Amino acid sequence: MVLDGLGKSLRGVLDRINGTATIDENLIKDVCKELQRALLQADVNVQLVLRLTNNVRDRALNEKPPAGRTSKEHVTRIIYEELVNLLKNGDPIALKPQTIMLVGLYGQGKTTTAGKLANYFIKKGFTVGLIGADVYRPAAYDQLKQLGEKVGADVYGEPGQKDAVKIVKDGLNKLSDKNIKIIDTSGRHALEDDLIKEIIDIAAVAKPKERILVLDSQVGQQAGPQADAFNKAVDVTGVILTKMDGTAKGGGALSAVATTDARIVFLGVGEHIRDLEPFDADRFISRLLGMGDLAGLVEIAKTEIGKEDDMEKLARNLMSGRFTLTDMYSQMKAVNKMGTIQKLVGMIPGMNKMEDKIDFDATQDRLNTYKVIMDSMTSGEKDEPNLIKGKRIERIAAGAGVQPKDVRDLLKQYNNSKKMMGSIGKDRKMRKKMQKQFGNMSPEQLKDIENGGDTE
Ligand SMILES: Nc1nc2c(ncn2[C@@H]2O[C@H](COP(=O)(O)OP(=O)(O)OP(=O)(O)O)[C@@H](O)[C@H]2O)c(=O)[nH]1
Ligand SMILES: [Mg+2]
Repeated sequence: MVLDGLGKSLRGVLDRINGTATIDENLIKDVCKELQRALLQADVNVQLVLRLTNNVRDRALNEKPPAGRTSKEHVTRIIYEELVNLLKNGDPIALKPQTIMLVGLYGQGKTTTAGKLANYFIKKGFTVGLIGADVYRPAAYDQLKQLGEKVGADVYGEPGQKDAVKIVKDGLNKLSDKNIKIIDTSGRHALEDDLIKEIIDIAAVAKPKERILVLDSQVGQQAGPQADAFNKAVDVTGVILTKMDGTAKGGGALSAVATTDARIVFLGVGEHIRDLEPFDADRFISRLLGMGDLAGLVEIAKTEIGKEDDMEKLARNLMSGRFTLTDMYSQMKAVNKMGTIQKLVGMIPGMNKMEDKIDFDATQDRLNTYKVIMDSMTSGEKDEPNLIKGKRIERIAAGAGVQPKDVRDLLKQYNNSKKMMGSIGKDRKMRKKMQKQFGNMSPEQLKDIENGGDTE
């Protein structure tokens, strides 16, 4: 998970509040100290940390909990709100036809992010054209071309051409029928005059609605001044922080950019094309604190799971108390498409407590084996798993190239899942927890969930 270390220590702070008998001045003092330690370790600027903990202390000591909220819940809520305030700074990129230009220094992730953004918009139903206007890096066009092919976006480029403005002009003409045009530009070692001029010239031709600065979050707090400098020179409209997956300094980068006039629109969270998250301070903090991100989960489910997976049938079967191997198979397939198990677990409220107990790599391996085994079953067997005994087990094992024991393991797992599925429907506490979580959502998000994520 992104900012794993910070998340763990923040959740430790909340656990401490939860586990205490009474909330008094001493406890609040300790909590603020722990908050400071956690945030400083994540590279957040000292001034910002002090401001945040001062606010938490003042509010926790002086504000009365609103009716229906315990003082523990109240203090937790204050910490949540102040963390969100630390990062809140603007609206997401509009889901509308538009031209987007990416700028930034060498190796920050511009080209990769162009591919990720194309994928993001295509999954939302837009057509996308990519324009390769990087005239410095020798293989820049090939890199973009490969990314475009992967996600299904048209790519325009003129390998060998040294005039970036001409490429952009030609590209916009060639790709005029695309809803979204994304321009990848050259990097430099520093924000020098010629880079500024090039960006301004391209922007004058393309008139992009968004001029996005792509910034490697590994620079930590330095991301703030960098965003400021780019903003002053070329008037950026937003920032994408990349490589949030590989650094402990992400907290510094995030909070530093949030204090500038440039808004953070996405986070790059891995090398894979789908590793791009729309940035939303509320949801980000909610996930970090282990309160989950059901809205995010619904969004992933909506964009990654195709109609062919027939999740509706799966849901119907679950509610009717029927759960077959076919259902387990579609469930696994859906999970695979949505990302790693680790990522999904982090989005389910309360599940982070399990995170230390699960060996994610082993789980993923086992799931892959299960999938191979199920592939060598007949659909009759998958619908009626009770049929699978003796000779059938041997046949299935041979077909999948595994031991009969592995098939029996799978059947055992199936029976466990079936039991669990049956109990979730009946579990009132679980249902209440979900409802409570939904209480934090906007009316649109709620409607989305009620409609099974089928709106838009
Ligand atoms: N782990 C991780 N790696 C990333 C992320 N974004 C980009 N990268 C990697 O960073 C490296 C540089 O990315 P590019 O997209 O080529 O960077 P660029 O800004 O286009 O570089 P230039 O064209 O040289 O200016 C590549 O190896 C990417 O795979 C991210 O979010 N997480
Ligand atoms: Mg590049």
